[in-house]
Amino acid sequence: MANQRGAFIVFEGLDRSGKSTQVGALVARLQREGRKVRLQKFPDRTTRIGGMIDAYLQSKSELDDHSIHLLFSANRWECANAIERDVSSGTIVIADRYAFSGIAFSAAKGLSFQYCLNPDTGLPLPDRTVYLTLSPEVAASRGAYGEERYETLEMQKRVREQFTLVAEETRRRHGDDRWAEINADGTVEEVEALIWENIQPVIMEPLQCLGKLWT
Ligand code: 2DT
Ligand code: MG
Repeated sequence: MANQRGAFIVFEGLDRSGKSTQVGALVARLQREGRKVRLQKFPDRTTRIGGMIDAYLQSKSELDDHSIHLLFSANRWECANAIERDVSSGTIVIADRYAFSGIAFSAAKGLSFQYCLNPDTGLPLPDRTVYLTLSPEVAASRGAYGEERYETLEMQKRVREQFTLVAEETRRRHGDDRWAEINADGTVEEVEALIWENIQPVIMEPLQCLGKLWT
């Protein structure tokens, strides 16, 4: 099909939900199927703004909560044109985290939900966001958290609560089809199969044109 656009699919989830593993497996599978695909991680730590975010996450710098929130958003804006360009030329762009993490993490620190949402208004709207959920029991059984900022049990609990509100907001603004929750308690292969089934409709028949987030 000439001129068929690609798709924009986002993965969100708590730490240790297996998000990066699943994103990697999906990209590999799409490549094997001969699809044009690109992985976009957020934060993208390779840019200058991304370097500031990286230093903050590793506690090598301190920043006001508002400042770091806006840097995360700016980091998405500097990638927005490339996402639009790639999707319109037929590429499936898979993002590992996006604006939904932006809201959930900053709101979990106490910033207002509406404040957190605002700077991302107008970014490319994902055709689907796949949110990987994990029961607290399975999360606990997967070993210790890492060393970065936010990687504590207390913070993860608050982030999980905020993600519930982010899911509601996304469905209310953009419709139920935009947000899918997948239980990630199973084996890598089980979760991979659930994800593959879920995104089939999106990659087979992408919507007419890429929308704009929160508008
Ligand atoms: P990774 O472990 O996936 O590299 O994420 N975060 C992420 C925010 O606080 N705001 C954002 O907008 C984004 C995209 C989540 C590093 C940490 O950064 C958090 C975990
Ligand atoms: Mg991490």
